[in-house]
Amino acid sequence: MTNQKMTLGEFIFDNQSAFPYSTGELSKLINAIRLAAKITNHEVNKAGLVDILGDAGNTNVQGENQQKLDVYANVKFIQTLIQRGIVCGIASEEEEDFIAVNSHDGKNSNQYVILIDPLDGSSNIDVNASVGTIFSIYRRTSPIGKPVELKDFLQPGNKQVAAGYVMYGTSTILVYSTGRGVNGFTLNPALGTFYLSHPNLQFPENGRIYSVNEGNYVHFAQGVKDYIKYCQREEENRPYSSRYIGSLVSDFHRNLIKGGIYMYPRIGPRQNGKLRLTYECNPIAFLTEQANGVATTGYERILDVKPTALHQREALFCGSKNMVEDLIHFVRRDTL
Ligand code: P6P
Repeated sequence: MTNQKMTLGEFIFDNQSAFPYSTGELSKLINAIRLAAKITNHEVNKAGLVDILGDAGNTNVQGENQQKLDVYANVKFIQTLIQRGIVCGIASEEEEDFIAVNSHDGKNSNQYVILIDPLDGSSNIDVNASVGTIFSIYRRTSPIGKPVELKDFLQPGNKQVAAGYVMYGTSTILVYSTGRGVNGFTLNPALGTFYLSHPNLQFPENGRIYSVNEGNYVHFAQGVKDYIKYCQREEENRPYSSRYIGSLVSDFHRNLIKGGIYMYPRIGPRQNGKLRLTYECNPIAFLTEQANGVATTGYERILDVKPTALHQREALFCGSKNMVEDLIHFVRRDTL
């Protein structure tokens, strides 16, 4: 099947048919993500009931308070990926350095590396707002053996072979792409299986939602301020609605379904923005473009940025084509 619109009727869930565009190892890798997502989902859904809420009492490499579920999700995704012996290396927001994974044949011959944000938006956990896991997959470029950070983990986003997220919300949904469009699979918790619920997801070209933390308004570049004022003006098809959950996966998923733009600009002390390029901006940008949207730093395509560090930050503007192109117009007008 080419990139035709899939219908629910075409997929009775099973390990293979639900990932029609993944072959062999990649299929196994996405299945491993599916398993880790179910395990994490189980804990996220009962977080309010057991003493797993709140601060794990330490901070991660980003200097952010680690919530206990952050730690739990990180461990479960890493364990599952290692046990399946499919990747040669794993990078995580919660780990300072990447983890080299030996293949079952002991030659470290696996071909993929994965970068994950195991539980993004975790500050929302204690207030029962939705959170998510984000993942990005590359084919290694180094020869077999221990992976090499620069060659394998710091590839530009345009080299991704797959990317996606799991959103733990009112329902749990796995949204991913292997380069032939974007599909969403909703978990049936009673059966522990994911069903194709959102075939061929596409950003509406126009949207009516803008998502940004307006508390940072004073720190935004003038072009970003001008675009926000443009969104708020009483004119044809405006003002837009402002919607911001503070959870990238949740804000992105809503805008993907309804149309909209998500913005995390460079701000004052965070001249490179807040979001991490390799395991937040790049996978989200890959999905955006696969869903016919646009993802930019404001000045260049996110997927063309050459990473120089595992946890480097980058500005992110992504979503409906016409809205992001309007943003780019205001940003570039301001810098001319
Ligand atoms: P702020 C969560 O920490 C996160 O990385 C994204 O999920 C979210 O969009 C953003 O940061 C929220 O940041 O500064 O608005 O609280």
